[in-house]
Amino acid sequence: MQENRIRKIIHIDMDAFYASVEQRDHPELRGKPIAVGHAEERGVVATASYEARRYGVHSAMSSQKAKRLCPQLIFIPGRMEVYKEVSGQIQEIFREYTDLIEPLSLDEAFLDVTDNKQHIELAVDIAKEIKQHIRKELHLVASAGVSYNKFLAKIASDYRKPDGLFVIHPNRAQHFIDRLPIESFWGVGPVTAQKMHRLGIHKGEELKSCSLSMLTRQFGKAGIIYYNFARGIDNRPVEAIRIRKSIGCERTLEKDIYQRSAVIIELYHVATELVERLKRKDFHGNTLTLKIKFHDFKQITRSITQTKELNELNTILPLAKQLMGEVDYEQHPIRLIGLSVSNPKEDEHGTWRQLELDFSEE
Ligand code: DCP
Ligand code: MG
Repeated sequence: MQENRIRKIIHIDMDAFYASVEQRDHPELRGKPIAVGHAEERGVVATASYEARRYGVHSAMSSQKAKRLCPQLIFIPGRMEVYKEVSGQIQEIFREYTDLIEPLSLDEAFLDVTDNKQHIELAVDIAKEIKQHIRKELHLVASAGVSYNKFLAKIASDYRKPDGLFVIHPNRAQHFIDRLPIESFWGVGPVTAQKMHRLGIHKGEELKSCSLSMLTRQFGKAGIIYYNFARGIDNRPVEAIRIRKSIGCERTLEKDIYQRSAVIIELYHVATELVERLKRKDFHGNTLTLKIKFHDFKQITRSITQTKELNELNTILPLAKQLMGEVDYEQHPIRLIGLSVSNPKEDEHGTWRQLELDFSEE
């Protein structure tokens, strides 16, 4: 179903993101060439305002070189916590239109608005609205690209930067790609671009004339991607980040157990592994769920919620034992023990939602 429909994809990329946030919050910096980063000898420019870019200053350039190019350049230390907060605010704006949001970094994301929450027909109208919201509510400027796949939407957002809005319509895509310099293709870095130049490929048109076998011989698996891109084909879906609702861990036992001592030992192992995972993922939750599978594959779960967060063995293990106390395993030997920590949130209707537990191995 979904595959046959033309998708509506938007790519949003904030303009000179860190620098624009600094100019917004410090009016005296507006209209001036600024670089976010340290001026010291070994410092690097994270990003530069558009005023500084006119002098050739750009991201990842050494601060020394940036100063040579633009002696009046003002260096501002970065404030990551503020950029993260703004990034969250931008995503809240996106969420008014769709939940299918794939962030690529703090200031960049793909949105699939094929079925959007506001039933707006044209993706370009959504892109316009998003730009307006970002300007009015956050006092920042974004560029947007609109097309029918990720590859083209990303190219489109870059095409008219800053404050850009560019649409690559399906009917015009091939014409656009044919003229596109090879450096602008997604995944083509300086090394690949040089190699393509040596092969006589400078523009999309020349890439399209290459056979699939030639491209895979030269570029391996990436050759298939270039072959498809040259034809405007990119079927990768917009993948929304999954918000973790739980962290779990389980063990299928070597043989079924029914003695209390054996059960306690296994519970200890599962709880220890669970605590390690919670720490590794920095997960916070206060509901513990015990899952038991019996010898006949029947399964039960038992949960308990505490006001305190569960992230230490000395809080989790006693609770796990308490939950296990409710299980009649002496009559029904156990083949699997699982424990998970989750974090139930109230949903919009104010009721407690049943949480899907994730016991997946990672
Ligand atoms: N960034 C960084 N180091 C880099 C590149 C980027 O720290 N080498 C940070 C600073 C940027 C932010 O990530 O503000 C976003 O990166 P972009 O590539 O989108 O660059 P900008 O948003 O700054 O500028 P543009 O208007 O070109 O998008
Ligand atoms: Mg940006």
